[in-house]
Amino acid sequence: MVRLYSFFRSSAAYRVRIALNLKGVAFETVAIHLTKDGGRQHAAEFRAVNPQQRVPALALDSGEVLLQSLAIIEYLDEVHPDPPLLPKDPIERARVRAVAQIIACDIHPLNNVGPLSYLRNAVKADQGAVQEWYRHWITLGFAAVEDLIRPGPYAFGKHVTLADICLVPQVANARRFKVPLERFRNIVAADAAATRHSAFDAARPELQPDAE
Ligand SMILES: N[C@@H](CCC(=O)N[C@@H](CS)C(=O)NCC(=O)O)C(=O)O
Repeated sequence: MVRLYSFFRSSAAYRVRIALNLKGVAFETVAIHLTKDGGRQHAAEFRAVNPQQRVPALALDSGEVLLQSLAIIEYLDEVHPDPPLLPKDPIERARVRAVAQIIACDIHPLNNVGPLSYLRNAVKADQGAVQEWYRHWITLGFAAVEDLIRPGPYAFGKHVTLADICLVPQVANARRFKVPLERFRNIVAADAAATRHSAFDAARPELQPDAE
């Protein structure tokens, strides 16, 4: 069985949990708490797994360890092609990847544990300012995603894609930080459809073995 180094609230790990469930790949969770003891991702034991000191990491039966959620998900899609997570048409594939990357590369890194701690500790921003920062980058990114997706019912039609896998965890973060979502009708609709899917449901943070 593969081992997923994960933290229940990590949206990058959440993406991989969804993909594993969609592919029917059973996995064991190795919980890495991102804040206890100064962040257990920095412990030597985990640094040996992932020198970048972040989750997720996926340890395969062969002993190989894969890093970076999008790389892990594309690996899973290549090794377990059914159901496909990208459309066949190259233009559609590029569109799906664009939405996934807006979320994973442009929104998420700005709201990660590291930048938020830096804002608090080095910049001395108060909690209100940190929350405002968090909401700002989600709102800006979602404004683009809203115009790019076409729920029917999933972000790009009747099949779940990589775009939904990235969108659902980001919407969960947005809700946790009380980002107003009323103006993002496409996003809310695509999220509602995906969260009804059993693979997405089982990946929810609150259902994970390390949930608090
Ligand atoms: N681009 C990476 C992001 C991984 C990442 O930043 N994970 C966060 C949790 S969502 C983390 O481990 N943060 C720990 C830290 O910043 O110290 C991916 O998609 O896997």
